[in-house]
Amino acid sequence: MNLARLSTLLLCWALTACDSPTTTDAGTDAGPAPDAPAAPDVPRDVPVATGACSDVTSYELTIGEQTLSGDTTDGPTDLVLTCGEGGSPQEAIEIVLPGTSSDTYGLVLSTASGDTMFDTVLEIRPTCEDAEGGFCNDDENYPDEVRSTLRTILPGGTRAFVVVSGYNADESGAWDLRAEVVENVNPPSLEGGTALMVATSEFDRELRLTVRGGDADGDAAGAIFEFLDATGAVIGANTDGDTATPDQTEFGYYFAESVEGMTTFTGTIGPIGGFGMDIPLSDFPALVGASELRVRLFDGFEQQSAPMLLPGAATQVALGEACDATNVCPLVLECGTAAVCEIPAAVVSACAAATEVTLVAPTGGTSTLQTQDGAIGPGEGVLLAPCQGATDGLELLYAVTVPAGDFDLEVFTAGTRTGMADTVLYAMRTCGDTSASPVAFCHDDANYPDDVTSIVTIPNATGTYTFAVELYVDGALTADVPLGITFRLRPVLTTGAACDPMGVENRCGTGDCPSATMLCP
Ligand SMILES: [Ca+2]
Ligand SMILES: [Ca+2]
Ligand SMILES: [Ca+2]
Ligand SMILES: [Ca+2]
Repeated sequence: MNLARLSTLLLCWALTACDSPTTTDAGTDAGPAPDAPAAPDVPRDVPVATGACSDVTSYELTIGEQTLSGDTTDGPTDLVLTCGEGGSPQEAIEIVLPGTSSDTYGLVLSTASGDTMFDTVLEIRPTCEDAEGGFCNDDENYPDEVRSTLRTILPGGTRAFVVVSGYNADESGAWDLRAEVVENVNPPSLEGGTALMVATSEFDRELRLTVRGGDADGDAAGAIFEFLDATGAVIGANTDGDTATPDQTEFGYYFAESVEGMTTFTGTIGPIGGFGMDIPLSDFPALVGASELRVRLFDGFEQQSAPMLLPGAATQVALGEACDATNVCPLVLECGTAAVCEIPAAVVSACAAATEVTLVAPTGGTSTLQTQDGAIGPGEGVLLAPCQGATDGLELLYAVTVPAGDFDLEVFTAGTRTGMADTVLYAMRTCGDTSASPVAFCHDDANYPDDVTSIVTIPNATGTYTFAVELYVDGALTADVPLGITFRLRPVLTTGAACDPMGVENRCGTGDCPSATMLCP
């Protein structure tokens, strides 16, 4: 899953209608807003006529989209920009917004269109020669889009200078600049929602945020949220691993599905927090324990809604229990049409196709073994191991009946067929519902990293189980991986019975088998 994380800083003209930049530092890698750069030292003995500001074309922008164009090839390099490496030819233009200072417009400037064929940087500034009070963008979306986009809100009639340049001395050429003037820019409003912290495994938590809101100009883009503890204090997370820097308290994400063009909408954020996600919630138990989330929406011009407090915890209910927006089903169960947690149809089908394993009961004091040969190929499965991530792949399923009697069931994947394959093994009383399985029913590595096969032992195991074998893999398999799975039924002996001190062939029900007597105590 790809979550578009908010990673650009608010572009805020230092004139009007702006929130303070510190409240909009929403991305995890978005640092504090840069200080306004000092005025560059423009050498006074350089004739102005040779510089980028010596021959500036002025454009009167109109409401809507227009495309401006130019060419930086062999242009001057005298201006100091606040992004890019410098040394690249430059071209400056002047733009004038329509209307008067009592109007407010959104302005989008982007080289990421048309015939711009080089890695640009783009800076908007109040005066041509001076970067102070301006903003620079290098890449709209590095590394996918290295051309540049600026978004800001300005009063009508504003005159500003735009400098088009390249990332470094090697980058120059003809450019197209899409300039869009947007009327009626309105901040989004937040009407309600839920912020559910959902357990996805014994170790892992995900945040699933759903918000209802509106935006008169239809450009709501995502949400910024803070985690609050029971006292209402904001919880920080040391997401950069550096204790010297302040803990991150704000997290900003774009909606998982765009709501662009909608004036009222329900948007979702996440799930956030699983393995490999930007906020590994399992690493930040304090966040998982949050009582509430303080949420606000932002739009395409990074205008924000008023904040709203949303409950930060969901109640996890079980198979067959009533479910709704705040009473959520555990993975992989889903809240069915009857509003109770049920096993998804695909899981029911997979379970019905499980290989039946009939175990032979030991007749004496010696365990019986039965091995099944299997293989897991490419493809997405329907179950997830409750004790480990990276089990999106297919499952081998075995429906096992342990005959009546005093037996332990030991199931393991070690053997020549499995070899070095990294397995995860788990047992379910009801196939498809791992949430009811004890922790001991799931196992990853016998002895990491030397032995990554798995072993599950169920004492006095009489009854039925479904065992699932998975491969611990990130990403897709390309070929079948052979696996062996062995079921051992181990008799549990009574006092005085001859026993195996190693505990392999049998186990004494009354204590350890003494090597001296080899008789159960
Ligand atoms: Ca760039
Ligand atoms: Ca808006
Ligand atoms: Ca799986
Ligand atoms: Ca393993």
